[in-house]
Amino acid sequence: MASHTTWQPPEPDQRGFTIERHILEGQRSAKGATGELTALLQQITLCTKIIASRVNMAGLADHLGLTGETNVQGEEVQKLDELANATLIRNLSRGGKVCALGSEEESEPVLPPAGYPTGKYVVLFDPLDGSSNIDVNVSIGTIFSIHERVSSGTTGGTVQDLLQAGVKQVAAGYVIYGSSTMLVYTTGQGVHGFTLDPTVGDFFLSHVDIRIPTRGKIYSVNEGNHASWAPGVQKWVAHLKTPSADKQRPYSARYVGSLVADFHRTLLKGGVFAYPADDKNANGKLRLMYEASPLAMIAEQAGGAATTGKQRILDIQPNELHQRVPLYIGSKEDVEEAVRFLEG
Ligand code: FDP
Repeated sequence: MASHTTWQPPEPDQRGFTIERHILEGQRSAKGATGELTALLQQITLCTKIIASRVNMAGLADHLGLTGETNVQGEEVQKLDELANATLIRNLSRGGKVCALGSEEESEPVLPPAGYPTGKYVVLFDPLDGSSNIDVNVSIGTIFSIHERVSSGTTGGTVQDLLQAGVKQVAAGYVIYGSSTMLVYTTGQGVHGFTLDPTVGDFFLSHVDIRIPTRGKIYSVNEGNHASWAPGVQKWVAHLKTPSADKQRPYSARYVGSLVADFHRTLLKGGVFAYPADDKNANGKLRLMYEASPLAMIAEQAGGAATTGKQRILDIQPNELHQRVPLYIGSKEDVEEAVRFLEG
């Protein structure tokens, strides 16, 4: 991880701290911290609170949108994923802390508009992951990844600022819009989870220093793709389903189809999530920069692992913004076992 992290782990008595207080405590105890990362994380937090409130009203807004194309406040009704993307871009590009943004919804880097200040960070994000689940009220999420700019200059950044290996991330996190809304993030000093209290409108520290179990009992993969997997993947999944004398197997299957939801469960309960390469998707389906890399930083910070099957996710040097990778992520021993099967 980047050595210049500005965050320190909280004391146990920080449980119940607001996320703002938690971030500020981290800054307070970090030598040389300028407060810029703190401010950027606060901007991201605000965006996700806005998105959470819209996600909660999605059914109602869709209903109103069908009749008059405006909601009760007279606002134009947008699809949620467009709204999430626009919320992040509008707030972060004008917030003075970034020189460039990368969004899963945008083909090119987004730079701060003319006349707005730039900062020393870049943020990459998947504004609304699992969006095919919106209509059926299943958990969805926002994923973000923060790097320091590498190009010189004080104006807008370049694509090279965005194309950095995951190991150089300064911070990463996600928000899950589920039965409750939770924000989970790391700045390279452990993983911490906050739950949104909708009556107060703030995130409170609820999960201190999350550690992923070394081995779990759950596997998570779209088994509808079984016929188009490589033989090693097929054998691995068959192995997980085969009863063992020590009762460790068979594993239970869980697959939401929202990466954030499947990852969040894996982080808390252990086990493994995989989206392997298959005949349709030679490099898998998931995006390196917006999905695999930030979640890999979180998994490793929590004691887990993340790999393509051949390479540690965080070591991959990206060569394009929307690059895809196969992903095996979760409990260390489960991920290592998957790799042994893939290697044959
Ligand atoms: P979605 O297409 O609904 O946005 O990468 C996007 C993603 O969801 C992940 O959140 C999810 O894990 C995966 O795709 C689901 O893909 P399958 O439907 O092919 O299983």
